[in-house]
Amino acid sequence: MNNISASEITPENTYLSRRQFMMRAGTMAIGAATSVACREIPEVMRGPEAGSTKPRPTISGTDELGDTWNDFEAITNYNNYYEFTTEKERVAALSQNFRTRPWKISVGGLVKNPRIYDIDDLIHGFEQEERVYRLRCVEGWSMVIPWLGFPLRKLLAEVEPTADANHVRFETLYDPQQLPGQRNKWYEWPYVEGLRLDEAMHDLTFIASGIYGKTLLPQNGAPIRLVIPWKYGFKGIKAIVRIDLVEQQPSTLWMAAAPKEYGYYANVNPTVHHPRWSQATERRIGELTRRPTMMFNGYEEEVTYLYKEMDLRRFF
Ligand SMILES: Nc1nc2c(c(=O)[nH]1)N[C@H]1C(S)=C(S)[C@@H](COP(=O)(O)O)O[C@H]1N2
Ligand SMILES: [Mo]
Repeated sequence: MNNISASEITPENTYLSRRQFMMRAGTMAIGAATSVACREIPEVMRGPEAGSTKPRPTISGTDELGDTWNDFEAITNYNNYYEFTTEKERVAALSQNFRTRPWKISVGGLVKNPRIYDIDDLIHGFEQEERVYRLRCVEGWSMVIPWLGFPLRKLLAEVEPTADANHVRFETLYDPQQLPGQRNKWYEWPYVEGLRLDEAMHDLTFIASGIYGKTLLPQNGAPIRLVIPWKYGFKGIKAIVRIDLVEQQPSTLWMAAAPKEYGYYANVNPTVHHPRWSQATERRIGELTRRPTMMFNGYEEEVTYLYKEMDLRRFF
């Protein structure tokens, strides 16, 4: 049961291609020149009051900690998506023909109003917001990404979870024709993830359908994917077709593959290390030196209450 893939083990070896690195070096100079101007843009902040702005054509900006957004090129060319490949720099090319229409999403289980949404009705059924979040992968790299989408809580409110619903289970499309990685017998396909209902209802928990004001590309999880900024990136399941409210904590693809390495909670925590590597620091894509990892990925104020009295070492 020690099914560990190469790319989860070697965070640093799978580095950016030379071409991408050169491009990044070029944009860093521009970034420095425009950083003052960027501050004049009303920033997208954390929390329910400040957490949303109307989507707008975007050049770049900073997160609420002052860190520059990663450029579109990096966000769309350095991806984890095992249904296509475990090589991050090949996901973009291999996923370009992925069909995202027609697409339906069923939302059911322990709810009063189970529904099957057509993707376009779902995306346009809720006000589009932009949220700038840090994404921290358990492998030790991170990015700042301006997402477009809506908070999951709005969708859950529409279907109305019943009193016995405690968790939300998410499932990726199963289609080995299009997703050849699903023929890899090491994993239990389709990709499944889950959240406790109160985590799912938190305003930061987001369903994304875009990046930089543009429609999501296949490599980032088109047509819709989950984003939970205080958790490791693997919780952010891509290409969702099914959402179910359930009573028991669901099993997930990563928990089934390596239960000692990937817990259900997967909260970013610099003091709880992965069995094979430290989580104390991370490499922000585009930067040369590592930086300290923040508790709950810097969203401590917003989410600590969810885990009161919980042993975060046990529930990792
Ligand atoms: N269906 C599916 N979702 C997935 C993955 C995957 O392999 N398949 N990888 C996860 C991991 S490990 C990370 S770090 C993020 C990466 O998101 P990005 O490629 O948009 O940066 O997606 C997550 N969602
Ligand atoms: Mo990841």
